[in-house]
Amino acid sequence: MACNIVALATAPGLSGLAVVRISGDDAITITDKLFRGKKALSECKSHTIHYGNFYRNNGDLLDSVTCSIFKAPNSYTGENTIEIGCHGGMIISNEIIKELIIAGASTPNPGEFTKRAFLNGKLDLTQVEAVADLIHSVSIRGSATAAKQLEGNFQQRLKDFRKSLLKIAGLLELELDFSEEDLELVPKKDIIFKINEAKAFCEDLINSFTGSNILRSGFQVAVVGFPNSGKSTLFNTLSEKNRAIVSDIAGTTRDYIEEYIYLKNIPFKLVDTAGLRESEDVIEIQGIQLVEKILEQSELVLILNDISNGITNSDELFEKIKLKNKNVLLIQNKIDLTDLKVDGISISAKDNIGIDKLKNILIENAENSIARVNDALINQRQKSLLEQIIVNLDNATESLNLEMENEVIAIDLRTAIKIIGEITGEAWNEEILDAIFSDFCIGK
Ligand SMILES: Nc1nc2c(ncn2[C@@H]2O[C@H](COP(=O)(O)OP(=O)(O)OP(=O)(O)O)[C@@H](O)[C@H]2O)c(=O)[nH]1
Ligand SMILES: [Mg+2]
Repeated sequence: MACNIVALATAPGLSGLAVVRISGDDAITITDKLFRGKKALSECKSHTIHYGNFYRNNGDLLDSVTCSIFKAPNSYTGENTIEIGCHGGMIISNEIIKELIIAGASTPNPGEFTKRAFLNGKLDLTQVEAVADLIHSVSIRGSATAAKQLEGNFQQRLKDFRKSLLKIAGLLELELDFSEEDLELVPKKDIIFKINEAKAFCEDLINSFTGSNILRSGFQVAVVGFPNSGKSTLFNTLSEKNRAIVSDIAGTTRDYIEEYIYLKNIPFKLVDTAGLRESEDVIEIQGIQLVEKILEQSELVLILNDISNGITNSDELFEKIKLKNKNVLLIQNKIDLTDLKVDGISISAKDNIGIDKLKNILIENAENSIARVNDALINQRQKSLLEQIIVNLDNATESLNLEMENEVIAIDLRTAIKIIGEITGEAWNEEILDAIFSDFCIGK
């Protein structure tokens, strides 16, 4: 029997209210030991809320609270659950938890409430992962997609997908039974067509991985250039904050500074970098190695050129960085200092000229990737499994083309079906669960 777990469900710190959640077979009876309302909670109906006092095990009054009752199986975890609404702050909720532990509850592992929900069949793994994405979401667009996934849209699509593969495997196996009669039940080309459809389904999802990551953690834009080109000024202008220090001393920014901005509800993670220096050997631009990782991680790199040093001053840097990241834009800055007409993008980071146009370029770039995201935020785990499914589907097609036995082809399809089960969690093991729940907090 699973033990009764208790933890703070809300964020710790100063707040009006806090919620302590206890879940397990004895959650209601344990709470009854310390709560005094009009009636004992064990005599109350599920999905009702009760006001009363919460006492310590020694009888001292701790707080006036509300208890919400959720009886198994109609709760988040699928177990008996009480949510105790108490006053916020650092002390009260902690003391309530301590007293409940003395009364028989224990501390959960990270994500244990959600893990129980999974084990009790309340959520599948795609929904569990949606819970994590919903909590960690940095944008409205991201949380809206995670909410759809939590509702079960992705789960349903995978169920349908599984059904379609089962059908193909079934047809192949059925034909096997009649093989002596040399009967072709379904034309080979129809099976290949269906397998290709299945493959397209997986590819679609895999293609939405980048967009999912952008919604999950932001479209990363790195601002790069020679010292004093105005990188920190642009960073401040775009983020509408004065976070990065701006000065006319070259080399002001030493470390990387990151800030989220939201354009059209899309999260952008701006990164201001230290200025790169030209060394004796012009080909070797010092500092590139330092920013290399940032260049690799960024979806877009803006190379800022100080136009007062010449319009072509950063051309070589631009070419060099293009080798590291394919999505690079050269931007002329400080156009307020010149009358030169520029073909490409030109701005004055200081005087807010051309910034709206630049913002639109950022939005366009991000939209391209996000447009692929449908009703799920695809993560690395799901992507790897989808790739494995494609390998098996390709094997099946190859075997079909080679006129192999139906048996062989069906085995590849059965393997693909098994992998779908790993995505949804029908086929789970402790290792998979540990990897997923290690990112959760104690109270979730
Ligand atoms: N006239 C003009 N000056 C600018 C503009 N953008 C930045 N500056 C000035 O250029 C100088 C350098 O600006 P920063 O933003 O600190 O440049 P940076 O690229 O971050 O410099 P490092 O961190 O040292 O690499 C400051 O004096 C800014 O006020 C602009 O659009 N027009
Ligand atoms: Mg700077």
